[in-house]
Amino acid sequence: MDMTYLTPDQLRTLFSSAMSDMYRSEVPQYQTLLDLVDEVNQTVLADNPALKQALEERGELQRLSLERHGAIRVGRADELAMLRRLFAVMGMYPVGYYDLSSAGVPVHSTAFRPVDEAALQQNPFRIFTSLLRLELIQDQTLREQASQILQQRDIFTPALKQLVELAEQQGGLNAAQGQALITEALETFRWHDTATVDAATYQALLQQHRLIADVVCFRGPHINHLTPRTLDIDAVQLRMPDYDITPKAVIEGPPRQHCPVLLRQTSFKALQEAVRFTDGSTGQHTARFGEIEQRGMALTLKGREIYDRLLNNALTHLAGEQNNASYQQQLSQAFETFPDHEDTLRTQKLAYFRYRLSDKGREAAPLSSLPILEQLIDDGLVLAEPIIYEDFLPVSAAGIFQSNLGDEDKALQAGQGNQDAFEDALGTAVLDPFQRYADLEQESLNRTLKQLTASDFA
Ligand code: OOG
Ligand code: NI
Repeated sequence: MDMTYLTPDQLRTLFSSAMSDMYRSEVPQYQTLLDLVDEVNQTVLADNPALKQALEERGELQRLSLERHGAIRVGRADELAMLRRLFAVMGMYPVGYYDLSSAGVPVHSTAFRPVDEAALQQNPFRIFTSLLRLELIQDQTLREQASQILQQRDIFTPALKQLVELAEQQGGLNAAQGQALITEALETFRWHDTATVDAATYQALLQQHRLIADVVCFRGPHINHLTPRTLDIDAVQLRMPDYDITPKAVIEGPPRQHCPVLLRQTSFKALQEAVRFTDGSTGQHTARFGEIEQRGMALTLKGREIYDRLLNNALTHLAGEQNNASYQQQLSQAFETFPDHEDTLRTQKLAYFRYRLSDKGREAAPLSSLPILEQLIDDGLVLAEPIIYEDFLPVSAAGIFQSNLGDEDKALQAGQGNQDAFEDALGTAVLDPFQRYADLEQESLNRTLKQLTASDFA
């Protein structure tokens, strides 16, 4: 038997491309969106040689065309726990806790994603994973009914569970086992056009909240979108109608800036898809949509606090603004005080940076004594490059959820997060995203300073 194991990075790449192929065949608009994003990205790169070079040096160019995130929603604690084990085999770990209940969406979430530098460079595939909070359903009978329905399903094939166990025992999977894992995993995330309930039950759950019906009434957590990364989200938003795609009204996240920060996102509305209920009747379900994102630099806690404050201020008078141009203009005004210069963001410790030696630094090594970092940067011996934000934003996520819920949907009463309950379900604590970025920054700094002083550094 083949005893060489695929690396988690290889498995994740196989998985993300298999998911992408599956979603392409399930939702043809996704292919259209990929084409549009690719076209815009090529134009941006052709027009901005400096950006192209920077992306190349940061190892981001190669991952750009395969970069995606997806999203799923599950209904039971043990489903979330099993997903954690499955994703761990692919080198994806839960990072961050997102409370969506404060925006009236009855879920809480984490993002499964790679965490170390090499893995992120290989393929940063992330899955935003939400757990339904049944306790937020106010109608007690319906809550119990939903829970009973969920109890009856198994979203994982027996073969998938065996393969995850095997991977955990052996410490990996060989090529054949890895392929089998991917094939079986697709069964969990595929779309089912038959519901597990009758039409009346579906309607009752839908009345509570569209998301509740989406999670409870189907055999599995169908992937509900896959999101490519664009270098110019404003261009994609503008051009979507040319491709017969209607974008949501406004782009979520920070305004357009010279130094892009965090994450900007837009989506197109969920499709209406035919479903068959157990009583033989048919209906329409809207769950699956398309989304694009533009990623910028990761902010420190201090930077993030400023972002949150400015955004919340802006949203108090922007709520309901449906015109993207006007929305973006007002948002830019609201962010006027937010530094838009790499050096300022770095020296004020608002964003995370990765340090490395320049050619000049390489030649100058070894230094017998080390000046302070700013001096090394001023002298051109050390380069500082922004670290890309790999996570999500709760306010934006709520906006994406809501744009797909339809106008008739009312938000549930605002609730509170419950990270402890989420982590109990998950079976582990989520990783702290800020700590991850801080670690990446510190590791790069240590490595660079060591290289500057080591005499044997070639
Ligand atoms: C997830 C919505 C959030 C994002 O990119 O912020 C999200 C969902 O609809 O399940 O995907
Ligand atoms: Ni998304």
